[in-house]
Amino acid sequence: MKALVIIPTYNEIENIDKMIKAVLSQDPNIDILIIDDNSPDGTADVVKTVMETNDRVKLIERSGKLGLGSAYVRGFEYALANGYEYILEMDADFSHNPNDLPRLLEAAKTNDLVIGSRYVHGVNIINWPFRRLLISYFASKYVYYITRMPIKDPTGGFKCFRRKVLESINLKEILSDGYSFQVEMNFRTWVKGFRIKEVPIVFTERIGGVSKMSKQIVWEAVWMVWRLQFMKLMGKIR
Ligand SMILES: Nc1nc2c(ncn2[C@@H]2O[C@H](COP(=O)(O)OP(=O)(O)O)[C@@H](O)[C@H]2O)c(=O)[nH]1
Ligand SMILES: [Mg+2]
Repeated sequence: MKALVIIPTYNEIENIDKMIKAVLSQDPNIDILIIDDNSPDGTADVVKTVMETNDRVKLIERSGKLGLGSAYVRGFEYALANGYEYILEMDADFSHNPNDLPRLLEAAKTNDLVIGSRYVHGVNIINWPFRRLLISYFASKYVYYITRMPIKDPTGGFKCFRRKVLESINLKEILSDGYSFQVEMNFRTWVKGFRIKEVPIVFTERIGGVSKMSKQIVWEAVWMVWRLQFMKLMGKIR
């Protein structure tokens, strides 16, 4: 059945060509959709060149850096409109290993949301500064203590949704844009009672290009967890 790997990009010219090829080689049923926010380095031009000889590659260009959350929402809408059954999220920078895609897809046959998880057994992250590792690890604990959502890696961005999950969530209501986008999607999926499975992955810090993570994105997540939990208690998320 048809699968779409959605990859948001902002200045990923060092990675994007290799990434597209690595993803497509995993499985003939996989298509790839790049959501590029008018990267100044010309990432979209590289994608267009690949598209000339490969119709499994799709591109949506947005006018400027509008954030990860709205990029994924745009990609989800595209996936639903075009009949995809398995809808995957992935970064462009090889932090998520394309060789893990078949395992995610396999698990998604019997689950509604599959999360590639860094924290199934201990911590599986390579080359992150200790500070960043601590923030991420304790963020996952923090999410659990506030929401009691049984997910070990709630902020991870390597995952696979079944179509019915995205159909049941009102994508226009999504509040978050940064890391909390991942938490919010998991939370809304979990509250609806869908089957969620974590499969272990190893996350490797990027070699090419630079991270776009910012303090603002971290703070958004800190507050958003409370907001989501409060909305659930008020019956606004159900
Ligand atoms: N379209 C789009 N992509 C983004 C934006 N911010 C980050 N990305 C992409 O999202 C993925 C993860 O971002 P990254 O900077 O690696 O974050 P980190 O892994 O948390 O350090 C990469 O593929 C980025 O190019 C954005 O505002 N718009
Ligand atoms: Mg990254």
